[in-house]
Amino acid sequence: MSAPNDIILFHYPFSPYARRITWYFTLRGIEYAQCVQSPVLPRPDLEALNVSYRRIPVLSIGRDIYCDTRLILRKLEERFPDGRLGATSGEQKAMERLLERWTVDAGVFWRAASLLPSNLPILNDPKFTKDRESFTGRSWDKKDMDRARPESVVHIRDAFELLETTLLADGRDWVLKTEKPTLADIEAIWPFDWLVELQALPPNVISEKQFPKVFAWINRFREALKSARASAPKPVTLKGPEAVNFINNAEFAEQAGRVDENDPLGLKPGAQVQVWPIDSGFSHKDQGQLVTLVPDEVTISKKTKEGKEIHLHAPRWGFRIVEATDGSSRL
Ligand SMILES: N[C@@H](CCC(=O)N[C@@H](CS)C(=O)NCC(=O)O)C(=O)O
Repeated sequence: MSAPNDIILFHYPFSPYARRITWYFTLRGIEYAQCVQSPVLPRPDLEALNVSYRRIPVLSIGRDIYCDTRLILRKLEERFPDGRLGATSGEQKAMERLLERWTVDAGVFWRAASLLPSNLPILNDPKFTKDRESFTGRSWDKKDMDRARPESVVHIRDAFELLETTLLADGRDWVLKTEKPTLADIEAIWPFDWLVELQALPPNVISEKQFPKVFAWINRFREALKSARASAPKPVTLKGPEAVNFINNAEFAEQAGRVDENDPLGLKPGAQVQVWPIDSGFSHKDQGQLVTLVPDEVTISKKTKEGKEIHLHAPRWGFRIVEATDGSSRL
């Protein structure tokens, strides 16, 4: 089985981060393959590829494997430039990037995750809650979650209020006042859409009544997705071994980059390094030879279980890179 455009998305459908990518594919009409993963570890397909990074989604293009939706979206914009969804003017680019930082980094997602209704079946599965405790370093005990919920409602209400009274206040359809949804809409909408879908919001505090513009925007976005889906190619679904086999036999999608000699970390090309995210999933570190180190990306070379070289890419923001020999486990 092959993967259209050499692309395989490793994800599970209820991952709100993964939706950032599946929505992007749908809105762009880009063909791809998916390899559905378990929501908890172990993930034998990624293990066979020797990917230690444990977060979802992961995207492969040929033998290049990309971690983190922020890098994945950037790479897709570069690889499929005709009809890109990204902003073009400086001001709009700033808005797009700040929205990404706001939802991914500045706590909107983490506050949203702590609003998951405690009667969700998955929250009653000790395998899941234990897995997420090790992932986030916080308690997923129902009592603790219930205690934290009111404060998170306050924060999420603040986020709804920001959208309602600033970006969407003038009645625009899309955040950059465009005809159609753009990348900036994806950057902004995903945790809000997720919360509405999960019915995780107390209606006396956050509903269409208090925030009509935000709810209308979410409905518009869902409609736009629905109509894009009608004409977009359906993803090809690969079984784990098919996906692994495809990658082992694929070409690299991009050439190795360069190691910036002025990089503040002072690492040399070919150095053995460890790379890992510092906000969640931090106990899973990838080790390999440094291939690329530029301001917004690090790439290391590793070998799959079958002995084929892969290039594993991560963004710089939110990731740590250290020489593998300097006692990095202390950091
Ligand atoms: N900054 C990362 C965050 C990804 C993330 O936290 N994904 C969640 C799923 S929505 C995850 O990996 N949870 C733990 C897991 O599935 O193993 C990104 O943008 O891709």
